[in-house]
Amino acid sequence: MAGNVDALFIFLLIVTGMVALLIFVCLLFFAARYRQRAHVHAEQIEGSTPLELTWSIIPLFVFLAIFAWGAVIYFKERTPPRDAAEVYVVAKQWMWKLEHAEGQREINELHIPVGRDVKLIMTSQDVIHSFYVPAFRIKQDVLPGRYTTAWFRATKPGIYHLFCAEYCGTQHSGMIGSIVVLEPAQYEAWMSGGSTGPLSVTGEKVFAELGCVTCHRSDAQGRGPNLQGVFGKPVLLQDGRTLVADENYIRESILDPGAKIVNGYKPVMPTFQGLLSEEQLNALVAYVKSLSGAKPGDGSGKANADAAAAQGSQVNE
Ligand code: HEC
Ligand SMILES: [Cu+2]
Repeated sequence: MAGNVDALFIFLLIVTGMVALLIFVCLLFFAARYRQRAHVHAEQIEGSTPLELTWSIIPLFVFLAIFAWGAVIYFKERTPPRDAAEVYVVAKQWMWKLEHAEGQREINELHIPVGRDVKLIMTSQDVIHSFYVPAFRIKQDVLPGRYTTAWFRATKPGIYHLFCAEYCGTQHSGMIGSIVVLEPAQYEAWMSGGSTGPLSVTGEKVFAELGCVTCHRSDAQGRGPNLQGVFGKPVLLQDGRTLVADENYIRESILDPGAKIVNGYKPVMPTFQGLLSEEQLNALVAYVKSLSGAKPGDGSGKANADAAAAQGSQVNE
């Protein structure tokens, strides 16, 4: 995205620079040409319609072009590609906790391969933070109580600064880290290091431990809906509304089940507010997502999940 953002920024700089230059040149020219000594009596001018139309209509099109250009970049930057690798980010005073879909956990460091689309699914454990990587031209507020997302594709290996860009308390300035962009081979090597198993498998365990399975069964016998294939699909609610099940919907369904009742079901699901850490919530969300077909790179999907579960990997926290 950096090239696109820079091109627009440089364009704005040139346009505004040229206007500023024009104003100063005219100012000096008129000040000299129409100085009082040469023109003792001022001549009144009542205005010129063609002139006013010109300086209204030309800037209008220039501004509209800037708007369209900016909007195109904005939508690109706001729309993660469907097959992006997913990383869950939990911000807290004063650090970044990152967890790959494959289960690798990091603090203040994110290792990713060059050339891969990466989607960040972010939330905060306390106050508002902001995930800012200047080199990638991305900055996104990270809020408690909900998910926000951002994405990027690193094009050059290297180490890039990560900052918190929202004042979040006394050690805000120390809430920094780095994005480590590796060649694919190096990344594979890094990835093979210690993992607690895919995030979706951790999620499956939390799902069982908290008794979600008793109501959400894979047959039609449970008191709650079968969660197979729910993610990313439209859900019909009791009040007649339809919405698409995204990360925030799954999150809300767990923390505040009464907020949106699925059509045909009774509001019997208890709230899990205060019973789950942000990491456990992320794992649950990753698990529910994995029930709707695996995505490349997240190592999820039923077969994978079963295999990893059979290895008996540990539940986190
Ligand atoms: C007492 C039974 C019960 C338990 C336990 C339960 N749920 Fe539910 N859940 C329901 C019911 C009933 C609904 C549908 C009504 C509603 O939307 O609240 C539902 C809805 C949902 C939805 C929205 C599903 C959709 O089709 O849109 C999700 C996601 C969900 N539950 C996840 C969980 C998770 C995760 C847990 C464990 C932390 C859990 N539930 C525990 C009964 C339960
Ligand atoms: Cu912060």
